[in-house]
Parts: sequence; structure tokens; C-alpha cells
Amino acid sequence: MHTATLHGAAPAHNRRDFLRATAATATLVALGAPARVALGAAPEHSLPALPYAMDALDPVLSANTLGYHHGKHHKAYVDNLNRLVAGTELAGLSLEQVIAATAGKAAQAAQAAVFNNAAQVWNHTFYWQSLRPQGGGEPPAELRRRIEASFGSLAACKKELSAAAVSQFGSGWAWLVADGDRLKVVKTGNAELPLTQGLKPLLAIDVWEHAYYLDYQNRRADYVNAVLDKLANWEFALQNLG
Ligand code: MN3
Repeated sequence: MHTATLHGAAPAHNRRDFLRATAATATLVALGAPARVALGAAPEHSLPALPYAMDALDPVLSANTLGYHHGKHHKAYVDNLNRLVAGTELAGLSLEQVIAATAGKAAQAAQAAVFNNAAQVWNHTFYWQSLRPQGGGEPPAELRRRIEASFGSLAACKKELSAAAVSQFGSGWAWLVADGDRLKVVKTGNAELPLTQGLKPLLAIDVWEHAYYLDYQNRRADYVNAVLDKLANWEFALQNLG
């Protein structure tokens, strides 16, 4: 019965443990110790799991490439971001809020470092979803209609995406975006992303060398065209169109 439990004496060792835990908590509060650190809470930002198996995009992108790209590069951006925001006014903000708060502040080194890592965390999470095993091919009818309205044809859209990806000088990204009702292709350097330009990202292609060098060496065009033809996740692009 409930009354018996409530009024019955708890075993002595349980009561002692509880009192000890309570005293420890009281001490932490009295000292003003940061509870987050004291309790060993999980870091703010985490590395999302790949949405498919490590070898699921082979042979277009090998498990070796995905292992380094996701497990080392993407993870490093997450770890750097957590380290950089800890104890700052940016701690506790969502990834998108951190990006918004630090965008366009390249002159301030600390802000720029946070932006670069936060944006790269966002970009890579978006990139993994932009790909899928047995992708490419025909977009869903609604997306195809929107592509044809803006580019004339799917082939023209892919040609423009490929050209943007290949012509991006150095590291960066090629994107299919929505600019109001119109779809268009943009490219961004380093960690920059369309979100900060008021554009809605639909699909991303990473053209940093780490994205393709193990599989394609310097042949960026071969990587980009293989991604567009065999991995592009048009269903994801349609979802983003909302
Ligand atoms: Mn990358």
C-alpha cells in the first residue's frame, strides 16, 4: 500500500546515500559551480549519424571517403564548435541561431571561427541528406515542373549545377536553391551558405577536395557529374521546397 511505503522507514544506507548526494549538490550550488560541467552533460552540438551505411554510396563515393569525411572532417567541425561556444553567450543556442549570430563578421576572428565551424556542421548534415544510394535519375513530378519552369529542362539545371561546382575556385559548395518562387544555382566559398543570403537551400554538393580526392584525385568534374547522375536525392530537394 502507498501509506506503508510513505511512512515506512527507508533502509539506512539509502537514506545516507540520499543525504550525501543532497549535500554534494548543495555544495556545488553554494560554490556556484557550473552544473553543466559538474554533471558532465553532453556537448551542445552533436555529429548526426549518416542517413545510410558507410558503403552505401559505393562505388560513386567509397566507404573510405565517407569514413574520413563524416568521421573526421564533419566530426572535427562539431568538436571545434562545441569547444568555441563553451562558456560564451553562444552556448545554448541552436545551430541555426549560432550561424545567424556570427554570419558576416569575418573581421572578428573569434566570431569568424565559430561561424566557419557552425556553418560547416550545418552544410555537411545537409550534404549527407542531399545524397542517397541509387539517387539521381528523375526528380519527383512537382520538383521537375519547378526545375523546368526555372531552367527549361532537368539537363539544363544539372549542367548549371555542375558548372558552378567545377568553377568554384578553391573550397566551397554548389547549391540548388529557391529564391522566392524561382529555383536557381549558386556557389559559395569555404563555409558560406545560402541561408545567410535569404535563399532556401534545396540540394548541396561539397566541392572541398576532401569530398572527392580519395576517389577522384583532381577530377572534380567527374565527382560532381557522378553525384548528380547517381546520388542526387531529388526527394530531399522537394521536401526542402516545402
Ligand atoms: Mn566536406
